[in-house]
Amino acid sequence: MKITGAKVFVGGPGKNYVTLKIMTDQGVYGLGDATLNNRETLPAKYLEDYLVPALIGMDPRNSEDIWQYLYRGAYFRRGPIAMAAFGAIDMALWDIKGKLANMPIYQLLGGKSREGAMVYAHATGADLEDLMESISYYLEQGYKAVRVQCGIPGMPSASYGVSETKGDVENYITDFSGIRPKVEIWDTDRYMRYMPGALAEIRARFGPDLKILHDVHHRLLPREAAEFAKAVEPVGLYWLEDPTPAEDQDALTLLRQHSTVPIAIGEVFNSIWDCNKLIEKELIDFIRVAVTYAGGITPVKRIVDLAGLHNVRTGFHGAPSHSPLSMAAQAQINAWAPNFGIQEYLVLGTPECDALFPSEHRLENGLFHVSDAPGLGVDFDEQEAERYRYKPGSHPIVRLEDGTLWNY
Ligand code: GCO
Ligand code: MG
Repeated sequence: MKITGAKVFVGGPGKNYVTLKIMTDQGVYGLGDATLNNRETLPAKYLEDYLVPALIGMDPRNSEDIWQYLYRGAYFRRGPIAMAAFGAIDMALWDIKGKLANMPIYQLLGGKSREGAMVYAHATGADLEDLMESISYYLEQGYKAVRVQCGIPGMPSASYGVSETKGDVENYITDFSGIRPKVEIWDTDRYMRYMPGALAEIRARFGPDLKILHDVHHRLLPREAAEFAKAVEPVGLYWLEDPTPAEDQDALTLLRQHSTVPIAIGEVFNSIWDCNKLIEKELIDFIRVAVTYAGGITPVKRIVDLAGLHNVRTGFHGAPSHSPLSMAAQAQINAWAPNFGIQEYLVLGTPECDALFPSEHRLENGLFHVSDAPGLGVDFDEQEAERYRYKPGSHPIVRLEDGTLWNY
């Protein structure tokens, strides 16, 4: 069996999804997602110029060897652009493998460990009352877990995860008005003074059962993060995410000395080498890598197994920039992983998105039910894809009030 060609598409409804389609001499094809939010053309170019030509003629069933070929073959290892490109190829090869076996990928991993995988949504509010409304909306939809972010009184601009438009959970990350980033202003002191009380009010309003998550988005210094984690301990968070910049792994030792709040980290990691020490030292409770920019199902399965040895659970990244293909790849792992925790999931199911990526996966009562279709269980309509083009966009950047650049 041989790979005969591959195509890369960039575009989608309100997003720049990077979709890879690998064709074979047996008519079976595989699909993968290489979307790296706000840098989308780069994995696409890497695929087109370097990887697709090398794949032609290879046996697509040898997904492990092909992964090693891509990773070791680059010599300059890791990095989100390369790993997103490898990730798309790896997903597509598992898709082909599943179709050949006539099985969903979770069966090839070891079968189902649960009926449905718990997901969390993003609740957001310009202020705390707005946020309370947004949480109630998700509870009515049957969600058991929500990430909560709200505006901070006196903060010069919206803080992370808060949209300027009420109820808009889609577009606070990317501004498509151009490539030059908008500037947001951040004030750690105001955040530290306000947020623990706001989280306590949310707990008081919604009771003990709601799983509450909160994302600091890398903005605190190690000591501040330890103080914050200690302050929010009585809230009983499901997790506190990215309290410090993820590269500063020692920061978590200090935090652990002061708080037992569960910590989730890893959305910016792109290999097992970025998180093996954190997992082995048991400094985190949830690992947040994404199947896309951590290089695909093959390496992420290794991360999941390592995490399992240390009682670290999964909580894969699922920001709205992920296409239904990588969300499906994660759903396949989530169905199997003995140490599954939760999945971030922002309903992608607009009619336009469903037309571009038809699938039988379904969300019901806050649980993701993976489809039993062979492979990833998501198709891609090339004709629909003709409607979309790449649109330049950017994350905001963050500065302190005196102009100092800070972490977005
Ligand atoms: C999350 C993340 C995202 C990132 C985004 C960057 O927890 O979902 O923090 O919102 O900001 O993926 O592109
Ligand atoms: Mg995050």
